[in-house]
Amino acid sequence: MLFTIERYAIRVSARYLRRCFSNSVNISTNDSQEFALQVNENHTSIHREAEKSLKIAFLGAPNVGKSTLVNQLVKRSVCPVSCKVHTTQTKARAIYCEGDTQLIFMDTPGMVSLAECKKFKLADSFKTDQKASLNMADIIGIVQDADNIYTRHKIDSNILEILTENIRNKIPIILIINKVDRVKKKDILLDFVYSLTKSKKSPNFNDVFMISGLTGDGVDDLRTYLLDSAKPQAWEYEGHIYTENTCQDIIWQTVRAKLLDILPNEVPYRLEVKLEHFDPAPDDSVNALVSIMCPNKRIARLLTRGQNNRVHQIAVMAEQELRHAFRTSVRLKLAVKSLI
Ligand SMILES: Nc1nc2c(ncn2[C@@H]2O[C@H](COP(=O)(O)OP(=O)(O)O)[C@@H](O)[C@H]2O)c(=O)[nH]1
Ligand SMILES: [Mg+2]
Repeated sequence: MLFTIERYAIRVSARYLRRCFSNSVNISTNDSQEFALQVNENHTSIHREAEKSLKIAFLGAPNVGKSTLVNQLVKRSVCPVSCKVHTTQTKARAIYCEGDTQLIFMDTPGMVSLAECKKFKLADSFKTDQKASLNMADIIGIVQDADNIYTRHKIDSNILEILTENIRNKIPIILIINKVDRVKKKDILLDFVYSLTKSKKSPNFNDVFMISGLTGDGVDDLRTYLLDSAKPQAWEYEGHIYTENTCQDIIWQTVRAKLLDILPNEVPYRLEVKLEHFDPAPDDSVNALVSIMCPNKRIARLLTRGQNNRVHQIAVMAEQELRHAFRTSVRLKLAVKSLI
C-alpha cells in the first residue's frame, strides 16, 4: 500500500515536471500517465463540498528563516534558502494538502525599506509582493529571529508600517519565534516574547509559537494549528500541485542559494545563474545543466580551483535539495563561464 502511494506521488511529480517544462519545450505525453491524472481530478471533485483551505503570509526581516519554515511545513525544499540576505527575490507559493484541507503558504522576500531597495538594487517586487500577499491572506505569521539580539525584542518597523489598522482588524496575526535552537537560556525567550506581545506598537497576536525551522522543532504543532484554522472554501490548486514556481525556477534559484551560502561576501551577488538545459527523463529522474556566469576569470577560478572545488560542493548540495523538492532523482551539472 505504502509502496503504491509512494509510486503514485512520484508519478504525479514527474507529470508536473513535464507540465512545467512543456511551456518551453515539446515533450511527448504518455497516455497512461494522463489517464492517472484524470482519475485523481475526478476523485477530488467528488469531495469538493468538504474542502477547506487557508492562505498564510509570512512576514519578517531578511534571514529570519521564512523560507526554511515554509519548506518544513510543506515537507519539500521548494523555497530557496541561504545564510545570506535577499535569497528570496519574489513571492513564491508552496502548497500542502492533508485530508480535506489545503494550506497555501506565501513566502515573501524579507521586509525592506525603500532606501534598502535602492541600496541593494532590489526589484520593485520586494515592496509590492508583501502588500499583494497581505491582501490575499487568511492569516499572517510574523517571523522573528530569536538568535538576533539586536532585533528579536521588537517587530521590524517596515512590518509595522505595512500592517495597517484595516489589516490588523481584518486578518488574524500570529507570532512565530524562530531559531529557538540557538537560544540556550529559555527564560530569555520568555522575556522578549513578553515585550513583543505587550508593546503598544505590536498587533494583537492570536497565538505565539516557538519553533526551529532548521530542526523542525514545534513545526508540526504550527502545521496542525493552521490545518485546524482552515475555512470551508474550495481548493485553489489540484491536490498534486505543491508549488506555483516552475521547476526551472526552483532549479536555478536553488543553485543561486547554494552560491550565496558557499561564496564569500558580495561575490555571489555578482554572478549570473542561468538554467541552460532541463530534461525530465522517462525514468522519472531530472537532468539539468545550469551555467554560472562570472564577471572575470579570477572569480571563475575561485569556484573551480582544487580537486574538491566549490562548484562541485555546490552541485552536490543543490542536487540533494532538488531531490527533496521534486522527490525524484536529480542529476545536476554546473558550467562555470567567465565574461572576460
Ligand atoms: N539555527 C537555525 N538556523 C535557521 C533556522 N531557520 C533558518 N535558519 C537559517 O537562517 C538562514 C536564513 O534562512 P532563510 O529561510 O533563507 O531566511 P529568509 O530570508 O527569512 O527566507 C539560513 O542559513 C537557514 O539555514 C532555525 O530555526 N535555526
Ligand atoms: Mg527567503
